[in-house]
Amino acid sequence: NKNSLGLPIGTTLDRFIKKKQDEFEYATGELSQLLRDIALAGKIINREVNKSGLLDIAGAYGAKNVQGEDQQKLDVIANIRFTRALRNGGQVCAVISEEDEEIIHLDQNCRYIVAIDPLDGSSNIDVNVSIGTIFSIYRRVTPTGGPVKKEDVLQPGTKQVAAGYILYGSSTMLVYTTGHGVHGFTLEPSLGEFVLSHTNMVCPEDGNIYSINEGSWCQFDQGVRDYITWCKEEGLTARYIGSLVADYHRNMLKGGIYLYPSTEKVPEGKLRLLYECNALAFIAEQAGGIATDGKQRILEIQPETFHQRAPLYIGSKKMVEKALEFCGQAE
Ligand code: AHM
Ligand code: MG
Repeated sequence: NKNSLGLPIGTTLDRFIKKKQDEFEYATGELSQLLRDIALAGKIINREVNKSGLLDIAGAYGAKNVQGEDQQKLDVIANIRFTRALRNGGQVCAVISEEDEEIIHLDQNCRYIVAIDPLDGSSNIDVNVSIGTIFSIYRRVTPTGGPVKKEDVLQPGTKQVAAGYILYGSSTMLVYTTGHGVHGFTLEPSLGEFVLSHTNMVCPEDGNIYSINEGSWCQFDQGVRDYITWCKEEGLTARYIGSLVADYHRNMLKGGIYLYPSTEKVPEGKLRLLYECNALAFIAEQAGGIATDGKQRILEIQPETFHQRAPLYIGSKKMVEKALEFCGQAE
């Protein structure tokens, strides 16, 4: 059961990365090492997530993050674990994280910048529902050896060299792209290894799932309401977990659209461009789907601030195009 990559299902992530490096898909061994470091951090966080119901680490931490939202203990733990793994791995000059106000400076001799949402779907942490980690990797634009600057971090999504997510679901999966297709690895818990389970993942061109928090109906623009009404008239299926990674992953596999539009409460949408939207947009496009803010490609938005938000319409090509007919402000 070899696949189009010439690698058998069950190949470990480490071997897969090694093979890709030999094929020069990853310019240097540094990116390979960085991907392995992220996978290791993912395994560590997976361990914490799995035991969170047992230990007194779930529940509100009592602090709020920089966006003023309640921070869960496990968010804090994941942030610390991730940053530590990237520091120890030694390939990263700076990390920006949804959980930190400022840039975290690491080794300025390194070339890579990582943007992470260490544990997304925080409202689902305490209740044993799927959550995820989202990451984007960029190459710095200023020379190595000097301090990392704002322009190194504020790059549009088109500049990502790799991006992915880890889904802590009924099984744990790591899905990533380096711009040569999307590949998925499932964690084999007894081995502690991510093994290749999904090669060249493709999002169906059309689908019948729509995912939106309809509780915000009264705050939606008329276009969004009209589109949702259309989905109902067409008899589509509503699915909404409230964990972006899980909602996105399901829709990519089955065919669907995820929407987080602007609302009265969150005029720019809720999701963060750098930590959430860009990584998923890169993956979506690599899988044949679309990601837009209603006006333009997510990947082409030039970020102005670290924590900026963007409306998000992402998923199967035809479904996103249909949604844009109702609620897009494009030409
Ligand atoms: P978080 O970063 O605080 O976890 O928020 C992001 C999450 C996404 O995972 C999810 O899609 C969305 O917020 C759900 O928001 P809402 O509860 O408004 O539907
Ligand atoms: Mg988040």
